[in-house]
Amino acid sequence: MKKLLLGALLAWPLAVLAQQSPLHYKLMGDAQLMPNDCIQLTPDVEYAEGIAYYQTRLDLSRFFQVDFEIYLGNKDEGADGITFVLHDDPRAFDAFGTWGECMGYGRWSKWARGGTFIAPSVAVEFDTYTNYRQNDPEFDHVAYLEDGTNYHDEFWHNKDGAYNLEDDQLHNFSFRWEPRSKRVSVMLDGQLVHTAVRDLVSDVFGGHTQVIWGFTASTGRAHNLQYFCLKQIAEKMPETDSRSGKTE
Ligand SMILES: [Ca+2]
Ligand SMILES: [Ca+2]
Repeated sequence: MKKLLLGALLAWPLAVLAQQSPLHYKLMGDAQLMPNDCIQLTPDVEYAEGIAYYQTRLDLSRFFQVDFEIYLGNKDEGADGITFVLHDDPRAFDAFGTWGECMGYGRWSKWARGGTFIAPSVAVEFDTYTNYRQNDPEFDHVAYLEDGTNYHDEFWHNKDGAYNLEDDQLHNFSFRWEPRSKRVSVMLDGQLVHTAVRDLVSDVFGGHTQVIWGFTASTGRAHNLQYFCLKQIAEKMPETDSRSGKTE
């Protein structure tokens, strides 16, 4: 048993920085703490919007991986989805985007100058409603977004034309940043759903390394209960510790 545990730790050399601590979030709109210590983003009603930001910023000069469970609802015809966001918007912990298909993150059109959106930023959307204006396919999907634009050229749907995230289940989601290689990786239910090399610090955040992070979500005429649960925030263990097999 001890051997197995050590093997697992060496294969996954992460040191936990924080665990589920729901009181550390700034909540806006319809976001609220749930009895199970998860954070509700929207209740199952029309035209809701909720945002939750962790009150300590993440440092992009360091490796990190954040792990969550997300819940997108129990109605396949529901809406609209959740985004995980990293941002340095001048409004800081008060930043929010447009409702409905913009999921509290973006704006109606990538060409629109008006409206509220979160920028500079990167985000991952878990989109449960087809909106042609945002180039959405006819099924639920995951996509990488930047600077408050929901429009996306690419998406992931497990090559499943009936892919559905509103299945009344919790889904495991991880976001990893590797500053040395400048690689962003997104995992969903054990599958790599997005990976790319992108210099977030210089190409997105204008040289800033301290970013606010959290979740946004909204509904429109269609709706679902949507929430997330933080599992952990982890940093990579120092190489020497990893080699010697120490765990902290
Ligand atoms: Ca669906
Ligand atoms: Ca959509």
